[in-house]
Amino acid sequence: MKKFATVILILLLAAGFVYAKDYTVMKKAGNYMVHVKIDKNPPVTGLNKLEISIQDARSADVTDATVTVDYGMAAMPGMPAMNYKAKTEL
Ligand SMILES: [Cu+2]
Repeated sequence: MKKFATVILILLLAAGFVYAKDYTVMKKAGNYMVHVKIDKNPPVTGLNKLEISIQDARSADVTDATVTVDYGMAAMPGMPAMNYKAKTEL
């Protein structure tokens, strides 16, 4: 019975990873609030789809912003710093 319970627990944990929530980040930028949602958690090498929404100080959606995604990695042993930019589409 204990073994059965262990198997169930492992299945629940595995299911938890399969159905893990999207990776989300919320950050204030001046008077704006920026929400970023990545479809993979954790993000993967390759394609990751980002959904970005911006609200103004009155919590109204900003619909005419030009958004650029600026991402990178600090230098680490054996790898130089890397910086990239990606355009977005509405
Ligand atoms: Cu690295």
